[in-house]
Amino acid sequence: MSGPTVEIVTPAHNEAEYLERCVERLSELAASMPSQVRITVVDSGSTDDTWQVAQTLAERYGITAIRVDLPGRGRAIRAAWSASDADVLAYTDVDLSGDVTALPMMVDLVGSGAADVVIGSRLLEGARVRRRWSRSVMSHTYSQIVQWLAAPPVLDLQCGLKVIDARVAREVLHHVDNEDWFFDTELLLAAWQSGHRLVEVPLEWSERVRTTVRYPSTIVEDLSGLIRLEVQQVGRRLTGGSRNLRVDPAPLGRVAAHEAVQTVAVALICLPGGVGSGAARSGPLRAVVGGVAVAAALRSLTAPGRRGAVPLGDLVQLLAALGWASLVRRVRWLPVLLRFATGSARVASSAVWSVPEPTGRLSPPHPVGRRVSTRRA
Ligand SMILES: Nc1nc2c(ncn2[C@@H]2O[C@H](COP(=O)(O)OP(=O)(O)O)[C@@H](O)[C@H]2O)c(=O)[nH]1
Ligand SMILES: [Mg+2]
Repeated sequence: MSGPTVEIVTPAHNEAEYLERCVERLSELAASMPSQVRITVVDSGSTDDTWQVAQTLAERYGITAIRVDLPGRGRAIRAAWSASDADVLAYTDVDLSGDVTALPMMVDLVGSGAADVVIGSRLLEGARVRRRWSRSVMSHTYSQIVQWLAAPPVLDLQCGLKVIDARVAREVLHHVDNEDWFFDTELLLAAWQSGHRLVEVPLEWSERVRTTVRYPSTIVEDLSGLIRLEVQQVGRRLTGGSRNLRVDPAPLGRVAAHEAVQTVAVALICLPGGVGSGAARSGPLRAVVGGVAVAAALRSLTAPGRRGAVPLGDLVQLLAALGWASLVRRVRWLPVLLRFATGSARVASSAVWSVPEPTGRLSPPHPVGRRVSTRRA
């Protein structure tokens, strides 16, 4: 055996029907790889026979089966990765919608040092995708929103096939709060903001009709997760950063169109004398849009890399924000302005916050239930 040791994790929730096919396929793949490869199934929240099947498969195929008491796909992946001592960590969905023949190449990219995280993609040119149109629309829309907000160098943050350098996982998992579907997005953004290299590779993707995703709650979870990260990002910029994540500027070109639309909308709605300013009922709307404008202006103006070359749009947004502050009578605009000015000065004096060194193995953050392990030698 040569090369890094690899751990392929597959989270399983009510997957009794599909699990054996998955483990069989992954075992074949593992046998064809030059590295020592372990396979781990993590069951949680299942109400069918998934755990019994996982235990049987652990005996038959020499894999590891873990049961986590609380549900959540992210929690399951976190538990298995945290307990692993492999050099390279991966995960795949049980249904193997993503073509796992790409895994050896993805592992090589990490093993050779060419990438810290490799992301299978359904949205990159070259991907061959069979999916319901509704899921495709949701994926593209989500990807676009993340691009607007953070502009990471990755389009498909939610794909169920990823590989990561174990040292990077240990460092970055500390920064990931979500335990379910938003876990992937948070992991990738944290890895990127900590200065690690993300490489996206096009995949062949054939979607299983059955899904464990509950759309309304997952959409709410994803959007509220993005808002939480945005608020944290602004907070880090204004206070000097509490989580040691580097704050990267969004590339100007990629957000230009978004900013143009946002600026015009804000100027039309918020500036004194703008749309609806004479109407008695427009106050709440103007206040909400103005609040968003304050956040956007602060975020934009305090971004490292923007200082000294502040685009016109940002200045208009700030003017709009001040106009909003003067509209909402009880809010004085002076404290807002002062906070912004002191925050900017602090950010200016420390453009990039330090990135911590990996601190060794993580202990599992959540209780891991029974563990059946007959590991492949
Ligand atoms: N352990 C665990 N796995 C989960 C949970 N929810 C979803 N999964 C797994 O996450 C993977 C992706 O789910 P899937 O239904 O295929 O999502 P889709 O491909 O986006 O429709 C599958 O392997 C599921 O079994 C959970 O609460 N716990
Ligand atoms: Mg699936």
